[in-house]
Amino acid sequence: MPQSKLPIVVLISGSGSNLQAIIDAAARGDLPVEIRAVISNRADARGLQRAADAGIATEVLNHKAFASREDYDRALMTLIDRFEPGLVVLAGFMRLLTDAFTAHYAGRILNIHPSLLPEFKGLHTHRRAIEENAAEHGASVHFVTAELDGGPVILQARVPVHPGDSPEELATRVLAQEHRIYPEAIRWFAEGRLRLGEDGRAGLDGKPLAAPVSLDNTSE
Ligand code: NHR
Ligand code: GAR
Repeated sequence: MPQSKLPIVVLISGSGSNLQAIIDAAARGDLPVEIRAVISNRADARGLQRAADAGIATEVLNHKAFASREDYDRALMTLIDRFEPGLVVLAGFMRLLTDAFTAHYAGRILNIHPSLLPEFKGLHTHRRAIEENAAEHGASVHFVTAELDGGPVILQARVPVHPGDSPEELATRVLAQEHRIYPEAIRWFAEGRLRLGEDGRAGLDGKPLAAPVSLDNTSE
């Protein structure tokens, strides 16, 4: 019996390599989602071409055309809701979202952040990890809440920080892991296994997650 697919909308600002990982997993039949649209705040985002190449609708909503964050987020919500997604996926989307936005999509919006949350919230995570001599770094998938990078963490992957790493080298190592863990977390949500509980905790298979899942541990 064909599985019903979860409609999703993906928000990007740049290269869209995480978007590509989602497109590829869905095309392989590994991820039961239908990407209804890809929306970027920047017209020059390379991810828009990736979407177009895959036959996915694209939209640009330039934040500079709006007087306030509130106005921008209202327009963004209206645009997203036209596609009636069951899940909104932030994939390198670089704009802070207002409380009204995160409340509107509560429990149905995910983000991937390039650090082992709660470490290194915010921007420039790779540079900061190197500056602080972190031995390990990585990426985290979390539910988005009003608190920036503060929503419950679902899934993480760790990478070593090597002596002499540049932020770019470290970013490349982390990105490879992002491409593994983001489709996996989205699959759990699409299969109805993952939810944000009323207590604000993430639940997997009916049980609250006491700690983030580490993908490396699940495969061993
Ligand atoms: N919004 C809320 N409310 N909660 C989260 O957890 C969010 C969010 C919006 C975006 C992604 C994010 C990340 O993973 C994200 C999570 C942008 C900034 C930022 O400071 C910070 C974090 C994230 C995305 N953006 C600047 C701004 O003024 C612009 C920076 C730029 O354009 O380069 O919006 O880290
Ligand atoms: C990824 O590393 C993602 O985790 C990060 O931006 C990159 C986007 O790459 N996100 C943030 O920093 C959010 N503030 P991509 O466009 O190739 O997917």
